[in-house]
Amino acid sequence: MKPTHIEHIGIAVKSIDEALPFYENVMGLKCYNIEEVADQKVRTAFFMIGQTKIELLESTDPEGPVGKFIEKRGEGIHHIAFAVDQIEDKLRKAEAAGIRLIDSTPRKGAEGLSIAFLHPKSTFGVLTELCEDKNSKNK
Ligand code: CMX
Repeated sequence: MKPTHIEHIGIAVKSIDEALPFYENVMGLKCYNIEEVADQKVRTAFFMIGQTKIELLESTDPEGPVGKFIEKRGEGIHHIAFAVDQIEDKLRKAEAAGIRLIDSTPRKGAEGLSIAFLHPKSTFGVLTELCEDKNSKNK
């Protein structure tokens, strides 16, 4: 796969409003974007650290993936997203290596990225996201 960097770390929180003061006042980071991703049933808040982002995930529906995660496992790290080039090709390689795909083709995620998830049951318990910023490359 050879990811170029960790694009973001997704953290499930019950409330973005309650979590913001920790990241802003204690960690000294600035939230630069809050965005709802309707088809994922989440509201997201982003902070930049170097080339990596922290993405806070607040569920907008208890039956959505983050709502179910918090119900079962509580707040905490939800997924790690790796930046890759040619995401379709990387998905086919993961599939050929026997990895269970949640998304067999990429879809649009927060910030306009093309994203696809690998199932945590075949990635040693970590929900793994591949993402590609096609806009920044004028593709
Ligand atoms: N990390 C690790 N394990 C996870 C997990 C996570 N984030 N979410 C669920 N699991 C585990 C559960 O604990 C459970 O394990 P056990 O069977 O051992 O108890 C198993 O996976 C199945 O969990 P489930 O609650 O029955 O949930 P589902 O199978 O319905 O869904 C998953 C799990 C990962 C397939 C689903 O959450 C998914 O499709 N996720 C990808 C989309 C997503 O997470 N979107 C939100 C972020 C969007 C964004 O960043 O913009």
